[in-house]
Amino acid sequence: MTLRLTTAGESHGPALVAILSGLPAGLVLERSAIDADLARRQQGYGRSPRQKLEQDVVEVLAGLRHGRTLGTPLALVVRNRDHANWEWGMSSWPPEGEPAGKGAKPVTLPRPGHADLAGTIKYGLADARDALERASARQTAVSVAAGAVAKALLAEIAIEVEGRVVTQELEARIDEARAERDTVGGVVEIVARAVPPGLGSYASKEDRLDARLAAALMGIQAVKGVEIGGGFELAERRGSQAHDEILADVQGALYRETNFAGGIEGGISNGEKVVARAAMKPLPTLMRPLRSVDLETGEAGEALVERSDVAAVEALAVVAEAAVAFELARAAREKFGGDSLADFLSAWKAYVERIPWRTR
Ligand code: EPS
Repeated sequence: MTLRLTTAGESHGPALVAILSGLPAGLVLERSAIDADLARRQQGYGRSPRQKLEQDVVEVLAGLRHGRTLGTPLALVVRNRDHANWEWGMSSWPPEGEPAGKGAKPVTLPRPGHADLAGTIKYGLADARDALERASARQTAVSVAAGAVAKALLAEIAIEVEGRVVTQELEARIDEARAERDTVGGVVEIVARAVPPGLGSYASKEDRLDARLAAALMGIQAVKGVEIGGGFELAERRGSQAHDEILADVQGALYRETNFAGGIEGGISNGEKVVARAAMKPLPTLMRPLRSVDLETGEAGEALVERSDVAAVEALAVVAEAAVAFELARAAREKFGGDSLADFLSAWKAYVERIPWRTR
């Protein structure tokens, strides 16, 4: 039993959709909890005026009845309100004889750092909009909805996941960058509490929890670096200063005084808090554009300028939280199984009662 997530949708298309399969039957989903995460993702200093247009809410089209999962694929939809302004530019079949709408003009000056150039070459496209629309971080809205569902499952087994920005003086950096028509990135940290030992496996590299978290975080738009626990800093330390000594309390429960491992040893959760960090590059749409080449004419020019965010680091904290929650929920489904929530919970309870673990 595992969780699977498939998403589809373009930034200015009609909607973003997700299909989440592998949930147990009987999990209560609160629409308000999912919408609250969607709203958190839209907040944050430095976002584009687009966020004033969108007020993301989730619709569930399948897999839920009377607020409880059916154990069947859950189909989620987040509509793009901005689509109304782009309809003719984004429609699958342009209306015959109608004047072209917003977005219809081909994008031929790729932005350094965006998917424009590589996507255009890879897919043999004449219009970089055919690449950038899907590559856009707008897609993260529906991933956050799926992450909120994962968090509801994790809450049943007492696991909490929280993301936050760790970048210093973010607002001041954003103000400065905005004034100079530039962009900034930053670093976020995700902490998961009460993760029992035993999620993930060293059996294969793709089963390792740290490998999965790294792939999930690196899979988020604009992420260029990922660390687990002490991460890169561990390379500078001696072994005696880099590992977490194993201690037992009077009841025999095991614990550590440090957490350099970020809660994962051998690709398996070890009972400590799971800690991951992701570094986001500055966003590539610059109001003072970088040099580029017109793919149609071959002439030197300046990259595409269009409405965008100055920074989306606070949004990344929410998106990364969702990604980590999804991976932990997936690993928990693999460990505890069960077609119903009751079966899943009884397997979890029997397991955690017999292991020498102090909840962190
Ligand atoms: C994005 C560009 C901007 C962002 C968008 C991601 O969109 P627009 O060009 O329509 O203003 O606002 O993010 C979202 C819409 C969102 O909801 O996060 C990009 O190019 O990646």
